[in-house]
Amino acid sequence: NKESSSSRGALIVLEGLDRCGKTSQSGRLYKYLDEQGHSVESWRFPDRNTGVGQMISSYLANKSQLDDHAIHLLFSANRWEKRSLMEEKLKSGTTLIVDRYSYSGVAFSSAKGLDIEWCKAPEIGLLAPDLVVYLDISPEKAAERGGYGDERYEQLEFQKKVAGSYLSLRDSSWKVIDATLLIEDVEKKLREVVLDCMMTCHKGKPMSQLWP
Ligand code: FDM
Repeated sequence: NKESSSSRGALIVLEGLDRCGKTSQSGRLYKYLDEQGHSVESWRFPDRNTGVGQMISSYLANKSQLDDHAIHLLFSANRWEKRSLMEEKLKSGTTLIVDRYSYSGVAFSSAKGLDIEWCKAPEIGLLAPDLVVYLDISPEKAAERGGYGDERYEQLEFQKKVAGSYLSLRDSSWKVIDATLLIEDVEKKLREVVLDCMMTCHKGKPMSQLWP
């Protein structure tokens, strides 16, 4: 195609256990890309600002009880309600750094014992990330970092199960970064894989949908 189509943004997803450093790293990455002059936004799931997000937030704070399947579908709905905006942003050239996505959805719910295929089903048709970065830390090390709050899933025994679920979800396309390295070293490795991915998208890699 001779016509230069305007290039799209990349959908970058960060995954990992609680306290793996996802949120600090997405903040640092955002700042870096923004300063470099890229069009970039920092997103996170659950997005607690929507109506669905408020139900999720109340569940996580143990202020409401929900059936495991019901909360799973709410997490998924919370991604669906942002899907069209996500597509719009990517098409208009904005790169999105997303703190948790469908993999958290499947990992956390299947860690409760829900069937993994059942967990994956409502995610079908959401946009597939161009890059999934897994910030790797053992549940024990993560717990030592302290700062587990009072939220429902922030318990060592449960995080061990989540780690197991993540392991079965990972595929060879994921970039795994040792999250126990110095924060600056994690940041450096993250920048490398992200810039590489942005370049691929810029060159015209088509968007795709879950589960590829
Ligand atoms: N979580 C997050 C899920 O169980 N399913 C999901 O689909 C998502 C996106 O919610 F314990 C869990 C993971 C975590 C909790 O996430 C809140 P943050 O990143 O701490 O806000």
